[in-house]
Amino acid sequence: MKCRVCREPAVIDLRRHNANFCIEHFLRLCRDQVAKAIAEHDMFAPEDRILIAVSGGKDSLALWDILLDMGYQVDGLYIGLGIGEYSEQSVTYVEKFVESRDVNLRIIDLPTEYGYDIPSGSRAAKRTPCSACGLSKRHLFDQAATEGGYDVVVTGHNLDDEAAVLLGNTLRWQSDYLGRQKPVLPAGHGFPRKVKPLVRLGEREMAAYCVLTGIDYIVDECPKAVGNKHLGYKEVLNLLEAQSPGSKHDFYAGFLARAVDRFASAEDETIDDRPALRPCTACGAPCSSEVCAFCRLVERATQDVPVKLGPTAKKEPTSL
Ligand code: Q46
Ligand code: ZN
Ligand code: ZN
Repeated sequence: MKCRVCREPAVIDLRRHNANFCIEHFLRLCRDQVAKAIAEHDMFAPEDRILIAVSGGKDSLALWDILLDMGYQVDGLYIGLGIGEYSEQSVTYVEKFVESRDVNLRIIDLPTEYGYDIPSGSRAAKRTPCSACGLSKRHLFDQAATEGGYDVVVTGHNLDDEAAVLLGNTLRWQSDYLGRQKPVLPAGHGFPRKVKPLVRLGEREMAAYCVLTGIDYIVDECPKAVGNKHLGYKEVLNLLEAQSPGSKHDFYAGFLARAVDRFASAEDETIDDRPALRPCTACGAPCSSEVCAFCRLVERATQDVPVKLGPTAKKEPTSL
């Protein structure tokens, strides 16, 4: 197996590119793909201040590394979700990366700063863990970017993530979501710009990038993700990809090239019907009601969960 570029021994085969690469040319390919995504979608400029949302996983740490190598000014933001051992471990990988690169990191810890964690807070607020988590993260990313004067928020969503979301949205023809599924969400109405520079690279490439550059990351998935639809869509797409390499890329890139604007323009026509945004009376974030969804979540998540008593209460089976 030889590198397509230099003919030296290769370390990875990329079936989508129908080619093998040595370490040097594989790492160069990853940087080139990120550079291409940034340029193609006009994501940010060299002088922009960037805030990257990091989880301790391979994608966000690899992306942070790539952007730093490319000379961008990138600070990190980690949100402690209070998801037991997963959160305890994931923060250590982020801190290790930060020490090795001498970069700035802000940590927001939900349990200590807001009084709830995702498992118990989502139960109290009667939301699924991922819904409470997604809402919390979106709000805190926006707030941190605005307060810190950043030009753009960057996330590590990769091609596998975006293709899986696209499959889910297409299966239900969720035209509003489809209209917004671009790798750049422009700034506006008090929200910062959000971009996804990894949309041209898949999970396998990002794992390989970390291994080859010595970046340690949390390998375990969040326990709350187990069995969710998103992982199911990824499995389906992996089956298609195994039979027909390049399917994920063609599905997502074809959508961006030929379909997303049609959904986006249909969305634009409904904009006038939406309620105007005004500052949340509790935190000042832009929202369509008096109090924003995050502040309502915090209020409910910090209430005690009522315990059922009496004859209807079921006893938990004793575990061995
Ligand atoms: S962290 Fe949060 Fe994910 Fe865990 S609770 Fe769900 S949304 S699965 S990216
Ligand atoms: Zn090579
Ligand atoms: Zn609020």
